[in-house]
Amino acid sequence: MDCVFCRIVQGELPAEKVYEDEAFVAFRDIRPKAPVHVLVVPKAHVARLSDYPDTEDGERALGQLFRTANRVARDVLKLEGYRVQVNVGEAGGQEVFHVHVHVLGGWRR
Ligand code: DGP
Repeated sequence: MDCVFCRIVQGELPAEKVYEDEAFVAFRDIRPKAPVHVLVVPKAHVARLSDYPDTEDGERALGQLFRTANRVARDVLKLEGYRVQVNVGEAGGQEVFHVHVHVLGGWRR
């Protein structure tokens, strides 16, 4: 397995996890770009956001991903406000090809 986030999901690589359920894991970014910077990652490997199909299943998966990002930001990290970012493809600045939502915040507590 050469996907770094799959290895974190499997527990093969260490990460500072802040949340986990049956379908998602959230852990702190190794190179934080905000006082709080967490990545919300589906356990199932999907390379990029644009790979989700235009089907009900794709719509459901996208909804669950952003619902989980909201839950992590609001209920786990207790952020008053936050920024979510998804880099899509190399031209969009994506470095790790396993879908993840960046949750950034903590500038104001
Ligand atoms: P992106 O450019 O959207 O693909 O962002 C990838 C992010 O993943 C980047 O901010 C750094 C972070 N990252 C890369 N490798 C690791 C790792 O092994 N552990 C953790 N916690 N974060 C990582």
